[in-house]
Amino acid sequence: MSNRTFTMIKPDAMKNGHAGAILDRIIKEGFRVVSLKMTKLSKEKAGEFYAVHKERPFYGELVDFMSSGLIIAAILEKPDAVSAFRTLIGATNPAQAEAGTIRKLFATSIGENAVHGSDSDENALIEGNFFFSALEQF
Ligand code: FUP
Repeated sequence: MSNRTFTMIKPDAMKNGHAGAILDRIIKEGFRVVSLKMTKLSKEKAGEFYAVHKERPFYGELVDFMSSGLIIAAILEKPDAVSAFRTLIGATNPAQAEAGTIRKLFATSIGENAVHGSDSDENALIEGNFFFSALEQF
């Protein structure tokens, strides 16, 4: 069990003005911000980030959506961070997310679901390093 996870506030939540509320909630839930930046993924970079989903039918749409606007990327720290953060964001499909979770509150659909959260310690490390150099991880 590692104490770090990686998140992105996705283009839908950025465009809908939810970034501040989402960051506030994350911090109030006790996550420490290790790294934080606003950026925009190129199609190529979005494709690389989601390469694990390459064969899935929604891959093209996912890459188009994730490169469609600004995002905020962050590394977060808390005991058992991956699991704690996935509980906080709720199910991939907001229709199935628990009341009070970030996706229930702020997501619009399974594709445009407001936030990303790493699904394992191994991926949290890979994904955090995709966006942040060692010098940017505090
Ligand atoms: P999650 O771990 O909850 O972010 O979900 P997945 O890794 O299964 O999916 C990654 C992203 O692919 C989701 F955030 C949105 C997109 N997706 C779809 O668009 N349709 C699907 O049926 C499943 C996922």
